[in-house]
Amino acid sequence: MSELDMNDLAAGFARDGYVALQPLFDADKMAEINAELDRYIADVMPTMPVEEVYFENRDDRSTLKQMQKLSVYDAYFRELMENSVIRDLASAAMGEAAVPQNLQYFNKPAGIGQPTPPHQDGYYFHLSPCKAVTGWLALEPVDEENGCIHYVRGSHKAGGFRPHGRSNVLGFSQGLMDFGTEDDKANTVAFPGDAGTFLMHDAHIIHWAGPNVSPDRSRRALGFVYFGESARIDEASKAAYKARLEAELRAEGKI
Ligand SMILES: O=C(O)CCC(=O)C(=O)O
Repeated sequence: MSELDMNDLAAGFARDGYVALQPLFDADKMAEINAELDRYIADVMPTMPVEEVYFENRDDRSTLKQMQKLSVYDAYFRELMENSVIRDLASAAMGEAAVPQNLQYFNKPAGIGQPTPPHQDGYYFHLSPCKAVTGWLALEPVDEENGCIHYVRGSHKAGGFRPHGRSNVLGFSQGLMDFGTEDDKANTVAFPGDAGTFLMHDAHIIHWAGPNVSPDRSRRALGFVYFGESARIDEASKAAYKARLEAELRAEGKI
C-alpha cells in the first residue's frame, strides 16, 4: 500500500473508528492461510494450554470456538502477526509503532456459534493511554446468517468505556450493559464479505456479531491485537477489574 493510501486509511480510521479492506488478501493467500490453520489445529492446538482453547461443547472437538496466542506457538502465524502488511496497517491506523500482543482464532460453528456481545476491546486491555487496535480477517464468506461483525460507527469518539457486565459468553466475558440506544442503532454498520475481508478497529469502538444460525456454514476468522508503543498497562485498573470479577463470581458461588 502506498504512503498516500496509508494516509487515507488513517483518516478514515480516525473518523469512523474502523477501516474495511475488501479484500486485503487474494484467494491464493487465503488458501495458504486456511491450509496453515488446518495444520495448526491438527498439530499445534492439542499441545496448547487448555485455558487458551475454547469449545462450544467441551466433549465435541468439532465445536472449536476460540484459540489465543497463535503467534506464540507457531512460526507461520508469528510471521503473519509480526512481519506482514497487517502490522503496517496497525501502525498507520494508530500513528505510532504497533506492538504485537495476541493473535486469536474466532470461530462460530454452524448452528451453535454464540453471539459476540457488544463490547469495547479496551475495556479488557487496561491501558493508559488506551492506544490499541484489533485487526479481523475473514477466513471464509461472512454475512448476517453466520455472524458477521457490526460496528457502531464513530462510537470511539465518546472516549472512555461504557458500563460492561458479565455476558455469560465464553471468550467474551464482558458485554455492554446499556447497548441499544437510538444512537447505537442509527450508527450500526454490518460487514458481510468474502474470505480475505479485513477489518481493523480502535479499542474504543463498540462492536458485536450475531450467532451463527446457518445449518451448515462455520464462521472462521483471525483477530490481531496490537498495542501502540506509547500504551502502558494500568496495573491499578487491572487489579480493580480482577477483584470486581472475583467478587461477582464469589457472590454467585462459582469460586
Ligand atoms: O469474531 C468475533 O465475533 C468477535 C471479534 C472481536 O470482538 C474482536 O476481534 O475484537
